[in-house]
Amino acid sequence: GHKGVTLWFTGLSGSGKSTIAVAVEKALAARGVLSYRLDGDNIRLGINSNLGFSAEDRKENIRRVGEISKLFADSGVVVLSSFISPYREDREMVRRMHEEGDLPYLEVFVDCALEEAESRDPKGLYKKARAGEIRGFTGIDDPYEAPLSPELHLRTDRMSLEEEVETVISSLQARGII
Ligand code: GGZ
Repeated sequence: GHKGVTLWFTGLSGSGKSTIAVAVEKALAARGVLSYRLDGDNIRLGINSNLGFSAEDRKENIRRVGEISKLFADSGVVVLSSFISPYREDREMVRRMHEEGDLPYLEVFVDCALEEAESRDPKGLYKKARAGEIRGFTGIDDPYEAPLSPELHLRTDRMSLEEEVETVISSLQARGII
C-alpha cells in the first residue's frame, strides 16, 4: 500500500517541472501507485482562470492549489504539483497547510539556469518577455526565490531525466510513502 503525499515542484518556466512530473507519474503507475498531476495547464485554465501573475494573484493561485493538493493527498493520492511558485513565503504556506493536516509534503527544487530555461523557450514566452510584450515574467523582470532547504534538489543541468525520476522514487521509498 501507499500513503498520500504532495510533491511540490518549484522552478522557472521551462525548467522541466512538468516533464519530470509526467515521468514520475509514469514510474508510479508502473508500481501500481495512483498519482495525479496539477499544473498551470489544468488549474489556470479552470479553477484559477480569474488569476493573473501579480504577486497577489500568484499567492492566491498557490494557496488554492495548496488546498487542492492537500485534499488529494488526504485521499491517498501521490500529488505532483508543478507551479513556478516563485515566492518562498507562499511555498511555506503550502508546507504549513500540509503539516497542519499531518500530511507528508516534499518540496522539489527543479533547479535550472535561466540561460538554459530561456534557450528552450517552448512557448516563446521568454522571447516575448525580453521584447517587453509580457511584463512581470519570472526570471526576466519578476523574482524567483530559490528554495533554501528543499527536500529534493534536482540539478537538471547535471542529471538525466531517468536520474531525476529515480531520485524522486527512491526518496518516496526511503520515507515509507510508497
Ligand atoms: C511566469 C508566466 C507568466 C509570467 C504566463 N510569469 O512555461 P509555462 O508558461 O507553461 O509556465 C508558465 C506558467 C506559470 O504559471 P504558474 O501557475 O506555475 O505560476 S505561479 O506559480 O507563479 O503562479 C508560463 C506562463 O504560466 N506564464 N505569464 N508573467 N510565467
